[in-house]
Amino acid sequence: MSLDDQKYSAAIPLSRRAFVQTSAIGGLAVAAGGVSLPFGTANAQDVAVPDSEATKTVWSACTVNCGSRCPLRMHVVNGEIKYVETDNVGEDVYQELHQVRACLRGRSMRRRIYNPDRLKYPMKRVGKRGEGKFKKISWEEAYDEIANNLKRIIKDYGNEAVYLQYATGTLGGTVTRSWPPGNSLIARLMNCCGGYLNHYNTYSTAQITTGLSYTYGSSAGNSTSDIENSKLVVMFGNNPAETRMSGGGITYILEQAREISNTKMVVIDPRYCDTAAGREDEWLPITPGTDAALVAGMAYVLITENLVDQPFLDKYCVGYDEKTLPASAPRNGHYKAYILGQGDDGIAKTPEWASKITAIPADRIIKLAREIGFAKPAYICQGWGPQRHANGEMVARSIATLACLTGNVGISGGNTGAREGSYAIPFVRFPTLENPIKDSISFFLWTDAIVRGPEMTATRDGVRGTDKLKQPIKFIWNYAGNSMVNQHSDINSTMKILEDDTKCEMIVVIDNHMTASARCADIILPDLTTSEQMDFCLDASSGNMGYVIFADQAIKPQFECKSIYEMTTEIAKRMGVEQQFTENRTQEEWLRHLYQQSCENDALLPSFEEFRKMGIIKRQDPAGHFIAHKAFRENPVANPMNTPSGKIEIYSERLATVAKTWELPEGDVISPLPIHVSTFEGSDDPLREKYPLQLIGFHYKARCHSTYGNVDVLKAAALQEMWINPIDAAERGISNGDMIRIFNDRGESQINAKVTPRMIPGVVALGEGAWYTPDAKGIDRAGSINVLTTLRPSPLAKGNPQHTNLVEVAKV
Ligand SMILES: Nc1nc2c(c(=O)[nH]1)N[C@H]1C(S)=C(S)[C@@H](COP(=O)(O)OP(=O)(O)OC[C@H]3O[C@@H](n4cnc5c(=O)[nH]c(N)nc54)[C@H](O)[C@@H]3O)O[C@H]1N2
Ligand SMILES: Nc1nc2c(c(=O)[nH]1)N[C@H]1C(S)=C(S)[C@@H](COP(=O)(O)OP(=O)(O)OC[C@H]3O[C@@H](n4cnc5c(=O)[nH]c(N)nc54)[C@H](O)[C@@H]3O)O[C@H]1N2
Ligand code: SF4
Ligand SMILES: [Mo]
Repeated sequence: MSLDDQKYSAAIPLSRRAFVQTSAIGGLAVAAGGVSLPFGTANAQDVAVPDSEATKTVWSACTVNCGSRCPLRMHVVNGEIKYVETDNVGEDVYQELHQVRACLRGRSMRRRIYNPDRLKYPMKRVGKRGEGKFKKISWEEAYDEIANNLKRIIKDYGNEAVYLQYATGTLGGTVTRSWPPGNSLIARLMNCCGGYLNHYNTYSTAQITTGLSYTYGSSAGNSTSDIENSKLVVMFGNNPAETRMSGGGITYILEQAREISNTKMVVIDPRYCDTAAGREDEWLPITPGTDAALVAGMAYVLITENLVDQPFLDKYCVGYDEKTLPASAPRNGHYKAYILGQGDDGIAKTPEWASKITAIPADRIIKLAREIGFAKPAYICQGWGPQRHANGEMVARSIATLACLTGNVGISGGNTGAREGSYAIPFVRFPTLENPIKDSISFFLWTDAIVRGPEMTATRDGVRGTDKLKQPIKFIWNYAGNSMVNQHSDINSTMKILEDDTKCEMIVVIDNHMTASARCADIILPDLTTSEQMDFCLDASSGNMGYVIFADQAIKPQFECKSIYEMTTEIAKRMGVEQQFTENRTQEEWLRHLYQQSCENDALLPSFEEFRKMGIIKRQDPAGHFIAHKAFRENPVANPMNTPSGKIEIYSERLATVAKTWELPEGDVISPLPIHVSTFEGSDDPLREKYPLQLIGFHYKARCHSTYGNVDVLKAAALQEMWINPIDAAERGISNGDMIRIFNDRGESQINAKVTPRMIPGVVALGEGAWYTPDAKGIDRAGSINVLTTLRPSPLAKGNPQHTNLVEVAKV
């Protein structure tokens, strides 16, 4: 098949493509003794020096979980990566196949590969668990130890006692894919051996996924590129300039699309985030955890000023008013009654009411409501910050309800109130076989499952697939994750649970670096990085442009590190399932096999060898902009929503049942309507007398979670600091740059203060993911937020309320 007639070939003219593929500018640089020659210049690809034995340029990728995926062109000299460049194919023309340029993190990849923290050989714990004392062992010994313990634990406790930890370190990979763990090679191995305890939901999206599954039956949103057709953009807690950073991210699309439609953008966030930062037309600082109150206040304006889309609500929705309220609901149980003060609480959700809760002036709430009501269509979206709260399910559903009140669902230029959608080129994934075990816990309750597994039930702990867990967790596989310590909540309590090796008896960590989680392992296996093996980097998307990357092997495996495929194959051999596991293929044979299958489904794909040379394949969404629930809007009878009524459920009968039947701790609320509720450690918790500041986290440009957190140049470029408003700082005698203590009953962290009006008063913020660094007294010295977060889950999703915390701050 000729490349020219394919859409992706627009990525670069054919005459130049061959040129790019063979260029070896890396060689030039090193020949000059490390002095950089014309690398970054626009015409770098035109320096036509052929690769030689000693120097070559290899396409690789950054496969971490930042929401983007980026190609990296590794300049290799004598077996060492000397320089990292990124995508150089495609034109920077909007709505063409634009370049996918890596961010500051990906470009520092060689500092992660050659990092002093790099794990070099297999190790076995010698001290107490968590103490971080290990001895070097052979691969044979490591495999035997793991297989013997796995067999023993399966025999004594059953496969339900084996858990695959949430882990996203290399989720962009195909062979190396770590997330969802159920689609990793570890899952394939365990499925050959009788299965494992599943988990559902994620640290990323537990509350929104669960919440919107009741409203829409999905969390789909319109593609950002569809903003071209919008009259207004309203972002609730969404910060793509930091969370979707690369050229494949959506900031570029957002800006270009807004230019076409000349759209106003309103950003609602307690922080003046990087996405606002001069690009927004209006920033509404909001008290964390109160977006549902803001929506209710705006709903009051929309209803009383006749700005709701009544025909849309009548035809497509359940429970907006008495007309569509299910018979099982109380007569005043509809949303309109709740807003107008005719519901059970008798409170009208006026803008003044909302203002007291949100700290947004009533006149600005009225103004925004009118703007949204008149803007046809409006792109209303939320990031995942608003939902990573103790009342996050309600918040997510409330923002979605705003999109319904204004009839913006299923149309071009509108949105569902969910996060943006995007297009990805479909590829065949590594088959991981079926888990015979259906028992499943929330991803967040694994610490509970270690301590009190068999007490955990469906109606109290959200256990699925069974009424009650059979066994506590006894064996943990932790492949490419740091959520065992650094990224989970309440590190001090978590460490106590992990330290007791009579509870969870075996922990295997497979990583590249000596992380906080690795320090809690019984056996550590040193993995290859993406640069040391061949893989495909998939599920990459940029608005309505999808792309896939050929991540080739750039350098030989470092030290004694081995690939995840080799490790799992060796363990499969010892478990007696090698043939079933490998199907007699090597890693490269698997990739060729999967690619062959992908080609059978997709005639536009080039040959394996061509793909390898091209490095990246890009394609525009053949359907244009993605519009969520378009078919439903066009014909709701033929294309019903994935809800029991087939409609959008503003009132959910299923949730009414859950609210009646589940056992909830005091203060937790589940409601059939998307209402504003107070929560533990929220803005109105009496605990504020002791801990007066709300602490939120955010996803920071210095790292992807904890990954890249040990790269010196990144640490220097984007400092770890705690954001605090000048008013709160002055009350505490804190000046910009001062070393401060941040503390509550769960722990303490110390870091420098960033005193800034970019933070709403009463709230402080820490970028999540800093490497937990306890001193002799157990005080974290790195600004690692999870020494301050709670293990108490959100009510419905049983998710991580990691942005809901109360703390006090003082100068050290
Ligand atoms: N307080 C607070 N906590 C949070 C969040 C928050 O907002 N606030 N966010 C949560 C969210 S949304 C998420 S997704 C989780 C993320 O939590 P994790 O999925 O645990 O993400 P990372 O911390 O990046 O850990 C990834 C690990 O994989 C390793 N790794 C990277 N590449 C490879 C590889 O090729 N092979 C192997 N074997 N290992 C590799 C890295 O060294 C790192 O140790 O954190 C959650 N934790
Ligand atoms: N650079 C970088 N990019 C990343 C990641 C990373 O670690 N680093 N992680 C990736 C992953 S796995 C995920 S899940 C996503 C996370 O993406 P998000 O969850 O969207 O990111 P956050 O920074 O947690 O939250 C987004 C914004 O919400 C704000 N916010 C917090 N609480 C509230 C609230 O109550 N109301 C409102 N309106 N706003 C609030 C925060 O200040 C922040 O600016 O990012 C991905 N991208
Ligand atoms: S961290 Fe994300 S945006 Fe940065 S290079 Fe890696 S994949 Fe791209
Ligand atoms: Mo995430």
